[in-house]
Amino acid sequence: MNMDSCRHEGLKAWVREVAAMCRPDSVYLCDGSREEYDRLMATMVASGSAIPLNKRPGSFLFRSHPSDVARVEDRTYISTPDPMDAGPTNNWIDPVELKETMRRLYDGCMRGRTLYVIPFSMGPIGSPISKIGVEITDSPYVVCNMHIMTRVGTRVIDELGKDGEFIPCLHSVGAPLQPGQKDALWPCAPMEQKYISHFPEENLIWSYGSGYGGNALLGKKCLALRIASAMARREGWMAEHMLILRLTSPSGRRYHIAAAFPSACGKTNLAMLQPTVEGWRCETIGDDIAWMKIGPDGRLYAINPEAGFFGVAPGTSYSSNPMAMETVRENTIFTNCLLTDDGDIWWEGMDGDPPAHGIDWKGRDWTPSSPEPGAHANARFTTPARQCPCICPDWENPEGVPIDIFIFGGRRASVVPLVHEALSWDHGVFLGATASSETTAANIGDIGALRRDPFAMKPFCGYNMGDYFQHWLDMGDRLGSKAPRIFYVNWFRKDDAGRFMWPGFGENSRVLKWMCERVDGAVGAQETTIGLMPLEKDLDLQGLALAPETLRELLRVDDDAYRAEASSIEKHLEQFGSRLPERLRAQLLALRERLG
Ligand code: SAT
Ligand code: MN
Repeated sequence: MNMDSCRHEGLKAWVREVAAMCRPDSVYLCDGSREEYDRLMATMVASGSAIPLNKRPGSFLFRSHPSDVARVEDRTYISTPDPMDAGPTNNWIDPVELKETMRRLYDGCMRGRTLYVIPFSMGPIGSPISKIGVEITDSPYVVCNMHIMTRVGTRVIDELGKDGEFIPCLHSVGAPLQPGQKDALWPCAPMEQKYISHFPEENLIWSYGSGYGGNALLGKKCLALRIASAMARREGWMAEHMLILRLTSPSGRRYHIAAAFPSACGKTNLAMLQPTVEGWRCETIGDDIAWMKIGPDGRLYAINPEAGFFGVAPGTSYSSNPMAMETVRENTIFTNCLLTDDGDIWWEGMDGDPPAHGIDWKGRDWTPSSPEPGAHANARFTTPARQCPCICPDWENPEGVPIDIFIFGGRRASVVPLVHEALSWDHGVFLGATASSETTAANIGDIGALRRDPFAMKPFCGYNMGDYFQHWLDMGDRLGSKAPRIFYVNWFRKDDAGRFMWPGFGENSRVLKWMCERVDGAVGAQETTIGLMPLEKDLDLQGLALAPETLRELLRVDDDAYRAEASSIEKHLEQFGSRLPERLRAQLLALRERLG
């Protein structure tokens, strides 16, 4: 479609302005149809950048440039006039200066390319919690991924009407083509020219130089978390880095859980959990992002603003996450996986033996004795949520689902017990604000280093994190007795021999069941220095071979270790200075008093 079919003068003016700056060869308005997806994919197959997969209908493999394989946190900016409003956890450049720098980069950057206009809705079209964005991009790969990850097309243009509000998201891979120049298989700009910029006071996103994931699919981390978190604070709702699931008890009672974990803690696996406890069922609503608003009944209602899963492939298998494996059987875009000789994909950690031969993510011959992995550690699948066998029938309900339970957590080999419940809302906010995880190969920093990642939002909070803590406290005040209960979990505790003490995966349902029973007041708890812990008899361990000593250790609170923890927490909180809410300082003091 061309822009003439659009009646929104503001949108048309923005597209004209961007086209004048980026100078593409043509402008194309996306309609979101299957025909459009197939046509763009066919072009990319013809150019060699997409490889059709015989074994998976409607599925394609892409290989990125080896320098463009993940989000670039160092090149991600929250650009507010006052650096205090971005806060200590964000990179900051003055908006006037950043726009000048980026305008120079955008100048002529789409030469030789098509400018695609992607109207998209985050959340079901028409939901009171949804928002509309329009992404301009010069990457057909981005268009196809956005088709899966968001709701794209004509229906969104209709919803926008003549003067509806939208969030403008500008993206370019930053690789203009000279006349006659052959395109790269994965065009992108060098690292020092990459910018992932957010202007939260204008609801504006400018991204340049990367074609990968959250750098380029601007509806996801950029809009649905960074810009949305700032909007949510202004408008009194919440945009969180949380999965959403529904648990149904044997008697049919439904519980809705939203949970935040830093990367590499099994969030997608938990979202698609297959409970091992008799009679309990789990359904997925979202695996990454929750938008939540207080409903007419005073409870907190959540929607998943996305329409697909952009999941980490390595480690996903029928034993770790059968539902994800079923979801990616068709209509899926794979990026940086290994290509097998029979036209399928493979990654480290998939079930069964590795293929005897394949082509690795860099396009080289690969065998199991090759020195490097066949798939990149951050290889991804982009797959429609509706294909997930355990997707909840209410996943697109415009009203959302009422949240009963919040879970925070991280990966800690020691100190933090399997589960504890917050003593109060403020204490729960304190647990979220001080959440920590040991880094793995999949994210930045030294392996095993402790990283505090408040609410798993460190890379995604679009404003000062101290103010974000206050927003959580304010939401609790408004929710009052209808606030969800808050829990903290650690599935990753290890014994002296370095073995995981808790089996994890489907067995985590045992811990979730305890939480549900707490919500119902059906079980008690033991008050410890760090929070409320299960009584051993209340954890349903039927059918699980767990030694009594192991259980005791999993539930042990080591006061000495927590005294050291309190000092590390103090250092972490002090970085927020005057923006740290007094109520969180009071929580630290209270923890120290309980520890004696
Ligand atoms: O690349 S994304 O930002 O979409 C995924 C992630 O890094 O968490
Ligand atoms: Mn995420």
